[in-house]
Amino acid sequence: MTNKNPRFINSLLKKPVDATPIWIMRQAGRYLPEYRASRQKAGNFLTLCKTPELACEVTLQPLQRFDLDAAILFSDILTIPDAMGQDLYFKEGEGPGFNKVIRSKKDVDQLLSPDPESELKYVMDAVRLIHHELDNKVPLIGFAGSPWTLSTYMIEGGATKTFQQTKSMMFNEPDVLHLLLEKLSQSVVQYLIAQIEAGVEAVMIFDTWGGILNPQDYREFSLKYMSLIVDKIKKTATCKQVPIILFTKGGGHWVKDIVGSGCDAIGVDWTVNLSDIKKQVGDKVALQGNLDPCVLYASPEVIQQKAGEILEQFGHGSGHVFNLGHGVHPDMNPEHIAALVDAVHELSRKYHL
Ligand code: 1CP
Repeated sequence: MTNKNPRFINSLLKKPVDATPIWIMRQAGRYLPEYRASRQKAGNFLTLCKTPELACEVTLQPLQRFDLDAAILFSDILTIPDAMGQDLYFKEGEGPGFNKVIRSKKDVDQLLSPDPESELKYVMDAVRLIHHELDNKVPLIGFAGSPWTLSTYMIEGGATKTFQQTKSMMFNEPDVLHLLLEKLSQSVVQYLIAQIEAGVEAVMIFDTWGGILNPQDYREFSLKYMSLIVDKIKKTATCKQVPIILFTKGGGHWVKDIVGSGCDAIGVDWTVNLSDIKKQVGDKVALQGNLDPCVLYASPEVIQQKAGEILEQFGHGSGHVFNLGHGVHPDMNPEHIAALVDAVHELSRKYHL
């Protein structure tokens, strides 16, 4: 059945739309009181992710408040390392951690290859439930972390500022890191294909930490594996029509390289100008982004003005999905999100006449 709101998918495929679609990274999250209530009901974040009914509930919450053009599966990129045997936990106020970390070839060899319909069945059940509940009102986005970004958490054992362990492995034992990235790529491919078969209508690969690499290392340790994933998905009969978005935070200077992956759209953060990026990629891909999330701390009038500037940078025609350049922060005012969503729809119509 076709979707009742075709803006998001049509923009990704550069087909005509009536207005620029918008969704927001981390649109379901702690800035919403109803999310905090669901999380409290679950007891903790991981239980929220692992309980399909609750994951579905929080996925739909932002759509009940705002006129968003897409839903994103509520889950986390770290479900894969958890299913590979690292035993993920979230400590209140401390972010993610693993009981088992990856430091050697032996550790990599011991990682399991999860079957998405068994170890990650809770994610697929959530996708099926959300897809059913959405009733084609808006498309559902599935996602995974990029192998490089996942490897940083798996090797460090959680969040990091210096990337000490990961970069040490990259420089001292690149073969071990490549082995890990290959293993992760296979798991990500199977995971995304399973999400598509369960009902997601577009997929996004989050490469949050690709931007901390130099250009050569980015190509060798991050882009290469994302390209491999795109290629495998596009060669799968049930998936080849499904648009793929690659988002490397801090990767705006490498868009010409990213186009070569065969993805349908590139997400960019606010450190680049959308008009420059559009010139570089031509009509090869759609673009997603790129408002500085901190603009949401400003007044609704300023939010409107800054949204208008980004729409103007992209200019006329399809191929733009409006988003923030990274996720919404927990202390942001939901009413400011509403102002942004409405401004994007109203101000963008003139670019689609
Ligand atoms: O309630 C809470 O305290 C948990 C906060 C939270 C949330 C709301 C985490 C823990 N994950 C999520 C959901 C989440 N994570 C989504 C949901 C869909 C949405 O509404 O957008 C998505 C797409 C992610 C993906 C994710 N997890 C990324 C990539 C995107 C990004 O933000 O860069 C990363 C890096 C993670 C790891 C992670 N999970 C959670 C936290 C706090 C972190 C970051 C840890 C760090 O500081 O490095």
